[in-house]
Amino acid sequence: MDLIKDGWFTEKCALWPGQAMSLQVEEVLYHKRSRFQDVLVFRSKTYGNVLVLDGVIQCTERDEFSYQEMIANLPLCSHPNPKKVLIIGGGDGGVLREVVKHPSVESVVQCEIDEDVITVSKKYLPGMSQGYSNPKLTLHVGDGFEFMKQNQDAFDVIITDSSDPVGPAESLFKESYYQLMKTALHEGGILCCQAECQWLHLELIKEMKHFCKSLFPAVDYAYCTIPTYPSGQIGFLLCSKNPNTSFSDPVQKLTPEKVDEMHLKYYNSEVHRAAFVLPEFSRKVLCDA
Ligand code: SPD
Repeated sequence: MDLIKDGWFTEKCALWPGQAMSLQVEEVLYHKRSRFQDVLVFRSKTYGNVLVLDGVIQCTERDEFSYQEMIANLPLCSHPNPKKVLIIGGGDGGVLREVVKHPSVESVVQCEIDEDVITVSKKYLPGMSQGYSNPKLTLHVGDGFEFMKQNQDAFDVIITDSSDPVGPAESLFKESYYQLMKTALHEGGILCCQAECQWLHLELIKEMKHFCKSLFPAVDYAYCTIPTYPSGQIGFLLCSKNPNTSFSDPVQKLTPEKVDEMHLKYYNSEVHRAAFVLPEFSRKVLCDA
């Protein structure tokens, strides 16, 4: 297994050349090739169990909550009354766990292409996959593109929790995918997609924000910190069909009591607002996109 050497897993990828993240491995729990990708789960020394797809860290038990809470709550708290939610990808179940906490959400469809990711997450990532037993869920194992072609004008919120734009997820970073999500959203609907890191992929984010602005009247980029993603950050692209949506000022503000009740560890309404404030190098590029 060449991803692991001398007891350390190292994440190298052409998308972040010249840098790598390493985690010390205690035990390999699962390693097989699925129909779509290489699937590895190991128990790390200090980050709990770790899911790796095609050599890239998808989540660790220690820090997953920042990404999962943000990709779920940024769009849900920006929508006045989200009832029907679609999650594309997100096979570990962490985004689903967050989405079902919202009382207004009546139904969630999750469309994940790789059944093996769901199976290993149920076994090795129980804190994330707990949402799979929620009665609001309809699980669809299949291709997100095909699913949305057959389900138009159907959702209030669509969340795309994808891996990076190489391999199975490459098409999820293209304009045609955003066009399809637009048709799958209800009037006033909102989408939120994994949109990479401003330290590494500013030109990609700029290009995506640019085509999103030709499709949606309200578009913005936010980010969160997370130690085990490349450069310690990851971002989100948010688009709304409602021109009055102001993403940086959430329509649903969570009281501290509600934050506790929802067991949130990263997201609160202040963090929501702050997530849209970009450092100058990034603001300059993205404000013109
Ligand atoms: N560079 C890794 C990006 C992974 C984003 N998706 C993670 C899935 C967690 N639910």
